[in-house]
Formats: sequence, C-alpha cells, structure tokens
Amino acid sequence: MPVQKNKTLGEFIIENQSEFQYSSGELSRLINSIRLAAKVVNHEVNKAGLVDIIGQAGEVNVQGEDQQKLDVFANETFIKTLTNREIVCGIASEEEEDFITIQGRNGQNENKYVVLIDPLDGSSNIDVNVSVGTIFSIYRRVTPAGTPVSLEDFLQAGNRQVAAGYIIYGTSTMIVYSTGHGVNGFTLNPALGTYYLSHPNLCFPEKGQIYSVNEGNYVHFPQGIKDYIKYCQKEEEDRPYTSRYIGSLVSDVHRNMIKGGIYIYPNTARDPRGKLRLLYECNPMAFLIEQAGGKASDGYRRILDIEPTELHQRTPFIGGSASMVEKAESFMGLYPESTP
Ligand code: P6P
Repeated sequence: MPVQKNKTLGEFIIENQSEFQYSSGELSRLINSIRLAAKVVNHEVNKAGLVDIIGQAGEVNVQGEDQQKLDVFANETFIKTLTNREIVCGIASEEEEDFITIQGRNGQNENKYVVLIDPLDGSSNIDVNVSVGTIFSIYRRVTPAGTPVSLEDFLQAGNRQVAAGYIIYGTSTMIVYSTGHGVNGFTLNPALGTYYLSHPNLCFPEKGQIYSVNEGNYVHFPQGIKDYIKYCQKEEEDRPYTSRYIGSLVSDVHRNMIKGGIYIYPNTARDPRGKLRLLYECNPMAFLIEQAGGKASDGYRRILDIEPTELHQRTPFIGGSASMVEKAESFMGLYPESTP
C-alpha cells in the first residue's frame, strides 16, 4: 500500500496502533512521549552555540567521561518526560549508574514497558556543531506487573525489543523508529513543531560503497578488521570504497542506511570488549538495521542474540548493508575470536 508522505507522526502512530501487539495504547503513548522529549532536547541542541550550555558540566558520568551540559539536560529531559507521563515502569540510561524504578501514583506500577536510552550519543561533537543523537530501546518487562522493576527486566537480548529508534539532531531533526514492522523516518518542521513522515519504509541498500571506522585505531584492530579495511581500499571491482566517519553512531548509521554502507567499531587494545554499549546503543541500532534489511554482528554472532550480563556492557559492533557485513565477517572468520 503506497505510504502517504506528509502524514504527521501522530497520525502515523494512530493508524499503525494495531501493529503494537498486546498494546492498549501504552506503546503509542510511549512513542509520543519520546517525540515530546525529543522536541525539548532539539530546542536546546539547536541553540547550544548561543548560550553557555555547551562545555563541561563539571561532572564525570558513570563511563568516566566528562559530562557535557547537554548530556545532563538530555538525560534529565527524557527521564522526566517518561516519569511524569507514567508510561514505563523503569528506565536505564548511559548517564545513570543504575536503572531507575518508576513508581505509579498508588505506589504500584502496572505499566509493562522499560526503556533504555543513550540520551545524547556523540556528545563530544556538540561544541563543534556536528550532529548528535538520542538512541532508545523498548522492552516489555519480564517480572510481574505491579512489582518493582528489576535488573532482569533490562538484561534482555536485543531480539526481545518491541521497538527501538533514534533522534538525529542534524541539519534537520528526525525521529527514525521501528516497532518491528519496518523503519520509518519523520522530519521535524520546526516552524510548526510537528514531525512529518519524510522517509517511509527506510531500507538499507544491499550493497554500499561507504565504510565508517575510526582508522586512527587501526594498529589495535583485530587482524580480520585490518584485512577488511584493506579490502575496502583495494583498486578492484567496485572498490576502493569511500571512508566517511562522523564520530557519531546515529549520524554514521543514518547516512549508511540511506546511501548504503558499513559502520565498524571493533574491539581494540584500549577497549578489549569494544567501546559501544550493547543495551542502549548496539541493540537498538541493530534492531533498526535488521528491520531495514541490513545486518549487525560483533564479527562472530548476531548482535540481537547476545544475552546481556551487565547494564553497561560493551560489544564490538559491525552494522550496515548485508553484503558488506557478511564480507567483513568472512575476514573475521579467518581468525579465532580474541577473548577480552
Ligand atoms: P571514537 C560517541 O562517543 C560514540 O559512542 C559513537 O557515537 C561514535 O561512533 C563513537 O563513540 C566514536 O568513538 O573512539 O571514534 O571517537
């Protein structure tokens, strides 16, 4: 059925309500609350250069990284919005050491979803005016409704996600998300404060000619990744490919989803288990990539099949056009997996 562009995000959610299994409208309200929080964060991101909101917040987050003020603002905005609208029973965030339990008014919480977020990914790009993003991942809780949420509600494999998406604060602001029925992108019209369906049914081109990796770490890469990068650079067939690396996962994956390409963040000597976080970066991006016809692995196994053991655990990540990921995996498969 042809998708009518210029539909608003709100209309789209209502029209596709039936796709949300077992949902009594909660998931729709959850996506709507993320939409609202994204508008608030977008407003601040867009004026970051004008006020002294950029720069260090003076604190260090659980990852040991200097917190930018916008990191703090984005984290607080998403947590406050999700809490106030009593839509979820728990939230985990890159900026929070432990998960947050959301108590309902009566001390109970009948809500059935938990959300995991990276509130402002790529935040080191903020003060140089490069696009950044918010990443979100949604699960149905596994512990009984009404009881306090527990760690096992968050430590679920990515193949159990009910929805995932990102907001990209770039030359325009977009929400790109999936509830398991394909990927759709909505662009914000800042004059109206309304998101419009601008990229219906996003699909990864099966082949691409862009590879995205921080080649500054080349000497520390596993041999299979080194071999794949040399393959990308070789003058033969459809190569050499183009190297494009923004240093913002959301931006690199978004561009590759539209143009075709592969994003790689392997394990290195500095990050023996990789740098990216499984639960709130790799799982949601892998969900979207697969929903758009691409592939996402750690070089040896599907990202969405990894059983998490820690809230902030890291993983190597290779995601993008299926044929490119398969080629990279073929090089990785020539060598035994290096245990961290
Ligand atoms: P590096 C941002 O910190 C991030 O998590 C991703 O958004 C980005 O792709 C990557 O790390 C950049 O890391 O080590 O290349 O600067």
